[in-house]
Amino acid sequence: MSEHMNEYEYAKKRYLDIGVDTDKAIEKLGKTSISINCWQGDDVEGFLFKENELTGGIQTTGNYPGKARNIEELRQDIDMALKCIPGTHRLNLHSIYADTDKKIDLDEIDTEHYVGWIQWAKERNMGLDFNPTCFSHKMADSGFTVSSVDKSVRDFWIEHCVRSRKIGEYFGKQLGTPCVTNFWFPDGYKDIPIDREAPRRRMKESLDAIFSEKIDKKYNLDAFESKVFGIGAESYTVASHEFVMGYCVKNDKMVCLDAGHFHPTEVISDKIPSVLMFTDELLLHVSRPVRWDSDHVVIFDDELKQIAHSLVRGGLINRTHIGLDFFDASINRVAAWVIGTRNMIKALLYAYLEPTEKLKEIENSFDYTSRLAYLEELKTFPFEAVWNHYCEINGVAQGLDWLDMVKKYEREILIKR
Ligand code: RNT
Ligand code: ZN
Repeated sequence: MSEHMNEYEYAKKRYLDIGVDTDKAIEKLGKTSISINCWQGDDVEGFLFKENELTGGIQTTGNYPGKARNIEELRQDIDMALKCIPGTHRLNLHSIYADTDKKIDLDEIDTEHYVGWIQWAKERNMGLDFNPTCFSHKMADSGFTVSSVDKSVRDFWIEHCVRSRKIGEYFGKQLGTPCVTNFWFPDGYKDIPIDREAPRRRMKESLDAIFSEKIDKKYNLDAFESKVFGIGAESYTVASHEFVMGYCVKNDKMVCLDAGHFHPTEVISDKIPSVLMFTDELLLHVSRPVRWDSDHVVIFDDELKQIAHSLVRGGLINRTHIGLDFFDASINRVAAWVIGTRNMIKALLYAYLEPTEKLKEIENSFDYTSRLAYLEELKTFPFEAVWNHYCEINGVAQGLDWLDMVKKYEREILIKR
């Protein structure tokens, strides 16, 4: 421990040389919570329809042993992950993770089916976020949900979404922190459609119906997620970026920017300040696309750092809800959570450890030489020591110590499933 303290003192001095107060950075970081995607734990299966395959154009690949098969196992695994993640965070649930033994369909979900999660969250001082699950269900088999040409299909999904918002409101009331309820619809065509207008008109009408009840933003915040294409919807995706942005700006909803939902040369770090110029708040699905929307575990790469920089430099962090969205079935799922979440937190710390005001002055005085010099020099600053210190004061494992804990858990628990 003392070794790290010394390292930290040295790092503190180095950062102070360029005008950065590491203690302040740490303090700010402690106030930022990440919404951890529950669905990494069981490959987006949920508990309601065990027999249904994953549809909607998203895929989990891999068959790593030990996935959570029921709610107890999922909770046990999340707890293990939380032990390795510094700070207090949120859990992001999908409707299919209902805590009930009853056989219910998605148009029957109710607050009573999620009471167990409230209890769970309260005990951990965590907030909850929510998502209607508009995929992996027979009513979504046509590839369309709320924009279907079939009214009975639309009505089914509208009902599911209306109920989802009520559950979000209930979470918000019970936990004293607003629930972000995110709407994502896989609707689209594999091949070139005739009519690109009508499905969008139907989706707009369905959304108007879903959002017709006014719910206090103190309790529930609606977000709407866009996408360029999905597997099986390569030629046409109803909830395109323009559609989603238009709807959200006009109807005072949050856009959800998923890092994997754009053309591979586009990055969400640049979209954050643009979207927030015209909406009050924003939801992020921090993910990692590898050639497509593959939802790889988030790594500490340039784009993740740029996302964090966009939030911190622009003073946008208090208007942004940071959610994670990845699901890798080829590695230890607890480790996936730990790696992805720690990386998001690390990226925020990295952004807080920048002399942002000084760099803005440099930029505004056209000194692009110094700008580049500073950014490059910062890359080799003693960041690790500050990160270790943050883990230490939060009582979680430093360095690779967390891996030993997760490996032990794998040997003792996961492998026996
Ligand atoms: C799919 C969207 C969506 C899902 C989750 C499981 O492309 O990104 O957010 O990944 O709801
Ligand atoms: Zn997403």
